[in-house]
Amino acid sequence: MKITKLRTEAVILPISPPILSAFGTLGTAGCVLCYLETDQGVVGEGLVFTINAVRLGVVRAMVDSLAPLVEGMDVRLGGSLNARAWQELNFLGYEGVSVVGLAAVDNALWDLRGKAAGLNVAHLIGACRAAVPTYASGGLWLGSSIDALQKEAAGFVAQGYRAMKTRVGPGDPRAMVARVRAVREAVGPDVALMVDANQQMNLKQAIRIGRMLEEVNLTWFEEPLICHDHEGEARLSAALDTPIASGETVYTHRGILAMLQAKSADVLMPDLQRMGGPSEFLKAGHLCEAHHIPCSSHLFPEQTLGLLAALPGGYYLEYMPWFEPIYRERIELDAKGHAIVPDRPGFGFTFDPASVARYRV
Ligand code: SMN
Ligand code: MG
Repeated sequence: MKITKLRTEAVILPISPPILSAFGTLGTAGCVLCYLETDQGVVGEGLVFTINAVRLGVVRAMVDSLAPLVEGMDVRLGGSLNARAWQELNFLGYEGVSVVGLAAVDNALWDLRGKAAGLNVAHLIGACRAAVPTYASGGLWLGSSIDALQKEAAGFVAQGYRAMKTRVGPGDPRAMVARVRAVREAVGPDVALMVDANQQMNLKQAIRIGRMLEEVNLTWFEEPLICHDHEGEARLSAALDTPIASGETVYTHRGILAMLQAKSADVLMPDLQRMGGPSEFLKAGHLCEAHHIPCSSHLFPEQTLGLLAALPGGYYLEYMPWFEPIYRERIELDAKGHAIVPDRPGFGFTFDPASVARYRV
């Protein structure tokens, strides 16, 4: 089977109502959809995105520019994409838009491999589990009142989730901790609870607030410090009993390796597009296993579900609903609140042309 064409489309998906996060207001997810067409009619699909569709055109141009690396390629020799990409991207660099562009193509290539074999990507690799623990991440944001937080948290439990993540932002640590406590109260002691600080604290603040939060029994305290401070994260991790999660902001398996070597976190959560796609995500996951650190994920649940299922050290899937509107299929939960790996080929989630047309720009 040969790849005949790389094609892209851009869509802007509303995030409604807009979210107040430490990065500002998030109102849309602008996505570049990448299609790899073949001479046998099978099409691989991948996606990358930018918050509020900022520089969506730049990302799309980057993805389009990689067409010569895959057009004409024998799908069985798909590994040559990464080998050639690393050589070509050397000049632009191994972070930022070049890696995001590669991610779109590598996502589509893995989807294509699975579809060509008639297997889900998890089963193609060799799955370790039929379902992956997941947490609800599309809620419990900074803009919600305590009452709204408690209602949202109870709503997630009613939907079958057994884990969820809330955010903390700048302000009085006591108010911050009170919000987290309120969520814990709403869900009871048996639901896993994570807190994300989105890099807004310094080391002293993070230790102090982390200590105040110990009694809430968090599954993890995420990205308290600026993402470049691996040494600070290591000191924080050593100071607290609560596990520190981090890694969504670093690029490629080398970024994850640097964090592991610095012992900067107790849980790593590579982001599929900052990794550069599934090939690098899997490498990052194997490095985590070698360092005895659980590997979670950041965004992109439709793709990372199969990858986490295939990693021996695969941990929580971040379930973010932002991309749902353009897929035909939805992630389903089992009775334990775990995300079920679908039996469908490729990643098992396919773009719905009618929905894509609705949001196309
Ligand atoms: C996050 C990611 C993307 C936008 C806002 C917040 C957050 C997460 O860090 O981990 O979900
Ligand atoms: Mg985060």
